[in-house]
Amino acid sequence: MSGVAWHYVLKFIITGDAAVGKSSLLVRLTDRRFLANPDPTLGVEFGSKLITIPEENKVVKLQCWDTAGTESFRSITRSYYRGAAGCLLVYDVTSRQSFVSARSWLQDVREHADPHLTCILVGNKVDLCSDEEPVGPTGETTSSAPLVDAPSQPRKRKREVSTEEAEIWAQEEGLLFVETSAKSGHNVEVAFERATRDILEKVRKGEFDEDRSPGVKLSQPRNDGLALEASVQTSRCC
Ligand code: G3D
Ligand code: MG
Repeated sequence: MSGVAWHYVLKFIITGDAAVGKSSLLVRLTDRRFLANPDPTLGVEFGSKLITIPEENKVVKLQCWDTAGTESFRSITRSYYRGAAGCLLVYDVTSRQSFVSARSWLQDVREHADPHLTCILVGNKVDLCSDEEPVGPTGETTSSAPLVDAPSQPRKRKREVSTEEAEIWAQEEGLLFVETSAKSGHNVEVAFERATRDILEKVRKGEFDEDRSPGVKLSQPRNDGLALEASVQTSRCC
């Protein structure tokens, strides 16, 4: 890999209801930190990061567009789907409504994005239910235990979407699936890496190529000594 800045640039979009943690996932990926009280996303924000896929000996630059999850920005959000190679479809494991809404976000993605796009369903905020009791297949819980911890602890919430239910739906829809916490960092890089591996597999099979898929760009190896370490960049678009 020596002398190569990156082998591929992949365009990703992050979509899902407002407040499920899309911006927090992006900041966790690019800055390795958790933003307390993030500003609501207006329109679209952008972040980029280099990752390595060791078994492929490839450096991949992820260009991620973080979209607003509110209805008023939905038409702007849709315009960013075009040409994306990957999508993080995010819901909050403690919000059943956000999981129900994932269906309509997926429909938007399917209508406006490349049909070969790799979509990973991401159940975020698992830290909120770390010492949880089991949940039934449709999200019901069995006890009326209080929803808060000791006063000094962060507020805990009940899981409303079981891992099994989300996994089954993801399988039915042909989506990858992972549960994450932007707060602890759990599985955040894994989510992007899993999607990236799947996209590279599609590139190998010829499903994505530079001419047909604007969200996938191949580099010419460069010998300008650019560092391979994670490069971080975030900016606001509108
Ligand atoms: P969005 O971009 O999808 O709209 P944000 O969501 O990233 O703005 O996050 C919305 C709220 O959820 C924020 O809290 C944020 O701190 C919180 N959040 C995001 N990800 C996680 C997570 O993994 N775990 C926990 N516990 N909280 C998370 P506020 O308090 O600003 O509403
Ligand atoms: Mg946001």
